[in-house]
Amino acid sequence: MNFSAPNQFAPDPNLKVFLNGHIVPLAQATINVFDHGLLYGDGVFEGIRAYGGRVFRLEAHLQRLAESARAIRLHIPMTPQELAEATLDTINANRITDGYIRLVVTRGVGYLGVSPARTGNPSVFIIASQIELYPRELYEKGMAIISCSVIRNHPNAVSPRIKSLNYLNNILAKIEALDAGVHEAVMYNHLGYVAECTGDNIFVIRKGVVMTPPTAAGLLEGITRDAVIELLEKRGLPFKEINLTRHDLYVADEAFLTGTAAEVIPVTKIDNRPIGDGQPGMITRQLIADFRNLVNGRG
Ligand code: PXG
Repeated sequence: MNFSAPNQFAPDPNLKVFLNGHIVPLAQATINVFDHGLLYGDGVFEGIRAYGGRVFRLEAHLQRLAESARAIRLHIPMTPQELAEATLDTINANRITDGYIRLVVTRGVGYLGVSPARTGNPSVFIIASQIELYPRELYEKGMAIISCSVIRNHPNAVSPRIKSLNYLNNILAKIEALDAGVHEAVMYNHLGYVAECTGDNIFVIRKGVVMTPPTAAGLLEGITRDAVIELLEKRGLPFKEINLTRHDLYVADEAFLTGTAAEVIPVTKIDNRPIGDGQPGMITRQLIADFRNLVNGRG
């Protein structure tokens, strides 16, 4: 596959973007080539959804953004309240009721050298658009994934709990998935335990117990993951945060992924082996319905 094929997904030129305090047309929403977000992936971001005109769990996203920024010693030049208002202003400027919001904070313009001490003001921009990560029919049929050879970043290198602009770890894993003809890959950690997928958290179900790796396994604490755990608790379904091995994936009765873009999606095959009977499981389908109700404000 040629990963540099012409871009068929050109952004809508009428898009309005929030950039450093102003909402501007896309063509004017430009970033300086000396910005360390671009030169070094030095920055943090959030991917957020709006459903029916309401932003899903905005506070939790802003909290995670603040923690990511704190972890990399990046000062965000706006308060959470101002970020929330800017997010709403950006979706309103684009008349979006159901869509996807990308909120990014970069280290800002600096010199050609990694030192963040030689950068100016951090940049904040917000894009409000659409996202469809996986084909619709996979939500009915289930998706196939693979185990990949690229391990997740060691938590003491760049913690996977930081949603940073440096996604190369995940991109290398994603390339492996695409080469294998699937959309996602399970990444294991340095100890061989399951961490997460390239842009989604993973859950498995065996003998009625829903399991997902603990954050100490080195994974992003997904907002969708948290929402699904709350739904499990509401239903009184047995749930454990526990280290999982590849074996646990192979013997699971059901599996699913969670993410802001993916929502809740069934996994029915891993490494070419069917999970359970190869069909989306009962509990997974129930959770998909519960999640739908939750985001639509019926939860
Ligand atoms: N792990 C990783 C590595 C992620 O990037 C999740 C888990 C799920 O977290 P949330 O909070 O979204 O439930 C993510 C989020 C994209 C895209 O452009 C990726 C994510 C979210 C939105 C868009 O591929 N990943």
